[in-house]
Amino acid sequence: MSPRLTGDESSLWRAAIRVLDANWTGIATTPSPGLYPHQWSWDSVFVCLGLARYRPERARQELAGLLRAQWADGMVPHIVFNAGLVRRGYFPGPELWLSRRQPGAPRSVETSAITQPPLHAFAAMRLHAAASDGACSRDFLRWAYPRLAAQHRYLANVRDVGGEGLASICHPWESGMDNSPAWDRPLAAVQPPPTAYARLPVPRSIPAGVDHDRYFWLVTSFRESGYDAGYLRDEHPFLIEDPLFNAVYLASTHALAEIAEVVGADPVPHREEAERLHSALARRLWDDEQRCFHPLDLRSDRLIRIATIASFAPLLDPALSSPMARRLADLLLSARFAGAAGYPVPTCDLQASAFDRAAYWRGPTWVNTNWLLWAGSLQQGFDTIADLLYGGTLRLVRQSGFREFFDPFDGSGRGSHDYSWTAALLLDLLAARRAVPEAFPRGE
Ligand code: 2M8
Repeated sequence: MSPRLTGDESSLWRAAIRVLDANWTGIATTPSPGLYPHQWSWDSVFVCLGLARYRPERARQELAGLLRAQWADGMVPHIVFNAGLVRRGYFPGPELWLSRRQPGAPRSVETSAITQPPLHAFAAMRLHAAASDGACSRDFLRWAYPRLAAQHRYLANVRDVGGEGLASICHPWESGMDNSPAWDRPLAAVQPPPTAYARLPVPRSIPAGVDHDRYFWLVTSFRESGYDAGYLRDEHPFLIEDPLFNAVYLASTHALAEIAEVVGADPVPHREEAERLHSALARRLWDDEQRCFHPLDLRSDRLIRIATIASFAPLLDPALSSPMARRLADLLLSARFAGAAGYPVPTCDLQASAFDRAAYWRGPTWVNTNWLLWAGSLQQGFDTIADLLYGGTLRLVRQSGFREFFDPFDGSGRGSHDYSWTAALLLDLLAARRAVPEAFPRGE
């Protein structure tokens, strides 16, 4: 029997719930009250993992909101826009994507036209495993399974441009790690035509100047093709096989096989897909010289050799070879990552020239990437590393609150306050080790 939450943990638990309640719109949980007022895909998945621990009914609503916005080809968009907000609520809004003009886009909501790391099936299975309302939970899985399977078919049919089983991302926003230094080189190769328009004022999270133009040009050229799979394959200038995106895709594929068993469908195609992903990850993205995983730029056919937090994501692979797992553990604990950071794990190699302790996705510590590495470490049986990540993450939140990201040296908070995935994943971490209060045992 796990011990109950301590007094201090109980306060954190209640504070995290308050953040998620405040960010709940009645339909979905926004990432943060001011800066990100819509529903983001992987944010909602992380929120779902937290809600699964005390409010399963709302966790299902959260995931259902994303799946109802799925496109006809199976793509789950990275933003589902809240129609109740004035259009200026977030830039770029629906006017960039123009989803309503696309025959395959949902009619009921406006969305973006690109995706984000596909952790959805993984979350759905964890939600089911945590649920005490067995019948409701199975009904939800029956509803979600064909949609999740379609999401995976989309990744296999449209995004496996390299033809070896891995999905490619077509925009830095799809990685979730928007400004990662890993995207500097492939972005520099993107040459937008000179613009005749004056630049709009740019919100802080979007890179300024020419990178900003490149971000938008990547979207508008894809949009002008009608978001066409053939254009993506043959012409789109930014196409990358990213280890984090694909490790998450693999973890979800294993979960999809488990879900198939629960709902009476055939798990074998998902197991085969998982095997294909596992071997392609090792064959295409493992860098034996640098002893970690790196993204593969399909346009230049070169590995992008900068170690970031994404380099460790394949720890989520249950079949990862033990020599690879050990090398990742060594690098993670070295002075390039956790070994020299007071508050691990920095998003970028501390010794890389691109490392910046304060810049968005170029160095600071994020709770969601810590959580993914915590789950990966448990998967590999690296309990000491899992403890380090668990303790470090709790320490960050205790010290600085539910911030968007944190300085890896002194733990000070940065970015927005009351950030949803920070709160949700703290709930999941606490519940993994403690008996937690069941606030809503029979749903809402
Ligand atoms: C950030 O991304 C958005 C664009 O999608 C932005 O910069 O405005 C990233 O941190 C991304 O991972 C996250 O999903 C999103 C919302 O929290 O914000």
